[in-house]
Amino acid sequence: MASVEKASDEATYVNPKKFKSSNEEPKESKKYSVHESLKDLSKFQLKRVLNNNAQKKLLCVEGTFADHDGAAIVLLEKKAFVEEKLDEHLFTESSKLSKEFENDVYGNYNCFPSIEHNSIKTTIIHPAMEKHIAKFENQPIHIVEETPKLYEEITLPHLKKEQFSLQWVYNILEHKAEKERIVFEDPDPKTGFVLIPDLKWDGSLETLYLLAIPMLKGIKSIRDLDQSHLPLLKNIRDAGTKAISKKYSGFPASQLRIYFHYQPSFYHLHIHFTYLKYDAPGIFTEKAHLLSTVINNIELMGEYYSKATLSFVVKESETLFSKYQAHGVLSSQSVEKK
Ligand code: M7G
Repeated sequence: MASVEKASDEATYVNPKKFKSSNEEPKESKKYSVHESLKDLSKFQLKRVLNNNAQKKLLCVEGTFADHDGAAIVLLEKKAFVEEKLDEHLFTESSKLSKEFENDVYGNYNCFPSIEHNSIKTTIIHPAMEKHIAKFENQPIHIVEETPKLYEEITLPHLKKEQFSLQWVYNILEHKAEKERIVFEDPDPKTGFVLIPDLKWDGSLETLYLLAIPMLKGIKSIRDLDQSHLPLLKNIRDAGTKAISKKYSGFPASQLRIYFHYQPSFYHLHIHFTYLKYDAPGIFTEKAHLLSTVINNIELMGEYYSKATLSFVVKESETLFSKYQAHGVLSSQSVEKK
């Protein structure tokens, strides 16, 4: 698969004056942000490893930046190979080999490709709140069978109080951030949306990952969807797949996985578009809901998502876990703790 222009990894979190990791939302913007001046990682002081995933080649750490207040999260992930221009990028004399050992016809080497073809995708969240740290921390997880009653009594009050800031979403919709990255935009206030590369995407088609963000505010998640949203959902499906095909040399709709997360991290409705062969994070049955299934369920029964029991996964470190625990729905008995 061909490569496309690199998606820049723009984290839009803003920094208050004095900000340790807390659940207080940052109020002041830009001025104190580490993102304005960061050129290397020498000022990063490691506190602890949150997640070291050998399979995904991903390391997530918590720490601080020497000249900035507040906790920081640094997420480093090795990138997929890009098949295009392998001769120019990889099979050259700049790709130095160092031999580990040889045995008969077998040889083991370390290869050091040139610096520009050896980058690590890096996402930095600063200042990071406790909620961010909980989100990235490797923790025991549990499934909640959320009835509409449990949603009303536990989940909804929790997310009204403690949800992540949606500022980065509004920045995209209002062209205040990532404007040049927008792949498609339909400005209709009811059925329109912005299609944009996801923060997680490294820009190669093997890991294609875009997000559709509706213009319409106030739809928190699939729980809020009903028949009045069908024109929006169908527009996102049709115009989204068309725009992807146009932008990425005929990428077919039949090779896209188009889905919602439940629970999402951010409660402004959004739809994930990923390449079907890419095992993107969050595509498992306990989290992903295909857009086509959601449309079909609503067509069969307009109130489906306000009436259904929806399963979701929660980490023990999240406050929502303690709330379900206090309600007697979950226990903290974990395989990991035995
Ligand atoms: P989610 O289902 O709410 O959360 O998806 P989760 O998948 O992270 O658990 C939100 C999506 O928005 C994720 O795929 C993020 O990678 C993506 N995302 C988050 N932020 C803060 C940004 C951002 O600033 N820009 C872009 N383009 N995508 C983001």
